[in-house]
Amino acid sequence: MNDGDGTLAAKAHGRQFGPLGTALVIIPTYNEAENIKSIVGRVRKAVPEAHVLIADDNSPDGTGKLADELAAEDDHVQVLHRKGKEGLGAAYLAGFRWGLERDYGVLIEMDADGSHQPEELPRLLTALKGADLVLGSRWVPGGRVVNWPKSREFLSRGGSTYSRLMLDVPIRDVTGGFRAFRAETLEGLGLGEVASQGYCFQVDLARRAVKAGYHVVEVPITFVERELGDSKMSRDIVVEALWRVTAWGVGDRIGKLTGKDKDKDKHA
Ligand SMILES: Nc1nc2c(ncn2[C@@H]2O[C@H](COP(=O)(O)OP(=O)(O)OP(=O)(O)O)[C@@H](O)[C@H]2O)c(=O)[nH]1
Ligand SMILES: [Mg+2]
Repeated sequence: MNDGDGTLAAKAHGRQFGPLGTALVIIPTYNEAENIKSIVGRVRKAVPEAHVLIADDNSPDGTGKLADELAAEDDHVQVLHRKGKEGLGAAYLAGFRWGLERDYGVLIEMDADGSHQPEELPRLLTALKGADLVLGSRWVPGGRVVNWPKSREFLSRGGSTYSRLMLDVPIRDVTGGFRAFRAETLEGLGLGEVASQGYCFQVDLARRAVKAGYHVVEVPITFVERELGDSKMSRDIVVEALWRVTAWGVGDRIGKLTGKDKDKDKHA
C-alpha cells in the first residue's frame, strides 16, 4: 500500500495469502447496449478461466436481452436481472451476494463502458496473490487517464484527496471502480450495513477494508473515457459522496476521541 508510514504493509508482510479461487468479473449495467458485447468479449479473451456476471437494472435500451444472448452462447457468462435502477452500489452488493453464494474465490468490479480495460485484469489478479484487496489506480505512478476532460479529472482527484484526508485512508484513488477482492475480504467488510449507492460506494468499501486492517494494494491502470453510451454520473452522486464522506470522517474523529474505534486492524 502507498501508506507512507508502512504500518499496514509491514504487518501484511508477515501474512500468508491462500491461493486464489475462480474469479467472477461483475459488470453492472444500465443502458450499455452499445458496449456490453465488446466488453464481455474482451474479458473472456483476457482472462478465459474467469466467469462474468452482468448485473443489469432492467435497462430500457435492452442491455439485459443482449446479456441473455451472451449467456446463452457461453457457459462462463451469467446475468443477474434486477427490477429497476437502484444505483451502482446496490447492483454490486447483489452481484457480490450472488458470487459469494456460489463460492467464487475472487470478486472483481469492472465498468461496462470500456473505461476499465479487461486486458489489465491479469495484473490485478497477480497483485491479489499477495493482497486482500487490489485497487486499479489512476493516481499512483504509472496510472493515467485517457481522453478525460480536465473537469472530470479535477473532480476525481479532488474527491480522492478529500476522502483520503477526511477518512485517514492511505489510498490515492479511493473512488475508482476497477477492483479485485478476495471472497474472505468481502465477507469481512460488513456488506449488510453498506447503504452508499453511487461513487461513495467505492469509498465506503475501501475505507472499511483499511479500517479492518486488510492489506490493500494499488496497481496503476490506464483509465479510458467511455466512447459510447451515456454517463450515469450525476450531481446527486457527487452530493451523496460529499455528505457521506464528511459524515464518516467526523464520526471517525469522534470515535477516536471517545475511544470507540473498535474495528481498527482486526485482520492485521
Ligand atoms: N446495474 C446498474 N449499473 C449502473 C447503474 N449506474 C451505473 N451503472 C453502471 O456502472 C458503470 C459505471 O457507470 P458510468 O455511467 O460509466 O459512470 P462513471 O464511469 O462513473 O462515469 P463516466 O466516467 O462518465 O463514464 C457502468 O457500467 C454503468 O452502466 C445502476 O444504477 N445500476
Ligand atoms: Mg464510466
